[in-house]
Parts: sequence; structure tokens; C-alpha cells
Amino acid sequence: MAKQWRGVLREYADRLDVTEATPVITLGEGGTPLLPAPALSARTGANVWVKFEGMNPTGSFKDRGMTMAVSKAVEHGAKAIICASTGNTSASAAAYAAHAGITAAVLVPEGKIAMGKLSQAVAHNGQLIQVQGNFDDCLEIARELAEHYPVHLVNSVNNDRIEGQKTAAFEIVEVLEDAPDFHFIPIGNAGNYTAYTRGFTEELERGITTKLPRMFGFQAAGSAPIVHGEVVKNPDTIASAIRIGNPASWELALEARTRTNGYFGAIEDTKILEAQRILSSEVGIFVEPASAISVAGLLERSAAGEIPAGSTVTLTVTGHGLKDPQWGLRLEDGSQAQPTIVSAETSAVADVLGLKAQA
Ligand code: AN7
Repeated sequence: MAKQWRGVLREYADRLDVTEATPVITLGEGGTPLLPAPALSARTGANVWVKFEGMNPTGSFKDRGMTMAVSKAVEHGAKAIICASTGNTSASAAAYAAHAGITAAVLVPEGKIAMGKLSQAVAHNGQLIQVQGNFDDCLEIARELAEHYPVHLVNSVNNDRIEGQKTAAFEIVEVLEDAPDFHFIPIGNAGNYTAYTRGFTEELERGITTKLPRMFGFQAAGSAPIVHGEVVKNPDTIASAIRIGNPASWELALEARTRTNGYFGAIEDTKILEAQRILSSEVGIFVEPASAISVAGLLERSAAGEIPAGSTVTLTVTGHGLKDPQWGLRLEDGSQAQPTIVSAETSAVADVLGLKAQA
């Protein structure tokens, strides 16, 4: 029988705080493809690879951290977990809690999370609470609840989440057989930026790699507290996953940028949507808007002359496009795609396609 990927806790048991006493709560996360992106290489002159994290069981990278956080929560006897979320964390928390047979309470900003993610949280029987506030308000409440009530916090302020997420860097190194020169990644709370930096650092310390990648992180222009160095009170962007004004891992991210000679940039929503379309139409990978910011960041930095030809570049795209499918139907001029309707005749379809019958 072909070998089945066993999830990140089992695959990387020697690199994580997993013991005999840890119940492994897994949905088979990790082991996602690192795909060459010839169209992006052609556009930039770099050697570009995409880490497609939408291939995780709930469709985002959050599963890597959630298998760790929920397994450790259960190890410590937790019967209920709680998180604040812009959507993906809630989907993942609800799924892993369901698998573990415990309760997940999820706090999301009212009306500000994508339909697919809302659907997942409900489908997995999460206790979904829509808060009349933004993500930052939700996180504050979740922290206070975890402090004063018997619920275990699984946001990325919980180090178990960062630990699980660092495994994506291990997987990249396994494929490339070294670290890349540059790694591009979206930033919301900066947990994942921190996690990849930790993963790449551990690989360097083990002597597996020869360098640290320069860690390039991107926030949406209307929601760019780290880039501008101040909390954003009312963050605004179509990339709802990263609509975060006061990132939880801010300090860790600053430290990681310094250590990797990294960069933080802000990207306008129109550029995010353009990059999403380039990735879906030229590479064949459909991601949600927040994830496309990695691609937009690369195109922007490349145009600025900051990415030397021949550099090895990896991009993390964090969540699947099916989470928030409305953006795929939006055409470049902002209008909605209208399907062409024809009668049920071969010749009618051929006419629309501009095909001429062969002689
Ligand atoms: C697709 O689900 O914060 O910088 O509550 O869903 O580690 O926060 C999501 C974040 C990037 C940013 N891409 O990662 C949540 C949440 C996608 C995301 C990020 C998120 P961090």
C-alpha cells in the first residue's frame, strides 16, 4: 500500500513537543505541494515556487497550528477551546475540536468573514458568535475569557500554534534541499511570518541549510499597522482574512525581520485582486485574496528591482480560493462574469467558441 502522509505531528514528532502522552488529533494536515510557477518566474526572472496551503484539510495553513494546539489542549485536559478569528482559524478550530470530541467557541467580527469560512465553522458544530466589532475586539475578549473561564485559547498567541506552523518551512527545505533566497508571505497577526522564520532558523541551526531566507511580509494597504508602525483602529481591506489592526505577534515579527534582513510592505486591494487573477489564470492556483498578497508583493518588489535575476523565491499562499469564491467571478473591470447561454446544439456551442468544422 502506498504510504499515506500522517499529518505534521507524526511526520515531525522529533521536532515538536510531542510525547507518548500527547493524543495526536490530526486530519492529515501538511504535506502540501510546493509548485513551480513558470509564469511568475517569466514575469520576474527569479525561480519562483508556490507553497499551496489551500491544500490543507480545511483549506488553509491554520490546520498545521491547530493540530498542535488542539492536541496539546486535550493533553492538558481541556474540554473546550476558544479563538477569535477572521474566518480561517474558526474553521480550523471547529474541525479539529469536532474530531477530538470537544467544544470550540469561535468569535468572529460580524459580517466581515467570508461565506465559506462561516459555513465551515457551523458545519463543524462550532459555537459561532458574531461580535459587533472587529477582529482585534474579538481577540481581546477571547484572551479575557481564556484567563477567567475554563476555555483553552487557540489563537497564535498560543505558542503551540506557531510550533505547528513552522513545519511548512521544513517541507520547503525538503523540496529545495536548501532554504530559498526570499520567502514571501501575507501578514495578519504575523503568527505565520514568525512560524516560518522559526522553521527556517531551526533548519539552519541543524546544518541542513546554508542560509536564512529574507522574509518578506505583506499587509493590505488599509490594514498595515506593522508597515506604518502604529495600530490601525478601523482596518479596511477586501482581504478579510488579514483585516487586523493590532497584530498579536507584532514584536516577534519585528525581531524576525531584523534577523532575516527582511521587509514589510503594504499592497493596495486592486493589486491584490490583480495578483489573485494572475495566479489563477496563469499558474492554475486559486487562492483567497489575503493569500494573493504574496504574489502581489513579489511583483511589486521585482518591479522595484529588489529581486535579483535567478534568485530562488518561495511564496506561501495561505488559503483556498473556494473559501471566498465571489472574487473569481469578478472581472478586471469590476463587473460580474456572465455565463454565455446557448441552445442545446453542438453547432451553437461551436459558434460561440469560434470553431470551424474540420473538412
Ligand atoms: C488566508 O483566521 O487571523 O499573519 O483569524 O486566514 O499568521 O495572522 C487569519 C489569518 C494570511 C495571516 N492568510 O496570517 C484568522 C486569521 C490567510 C489567513 C493570514 C490569515 P497571520
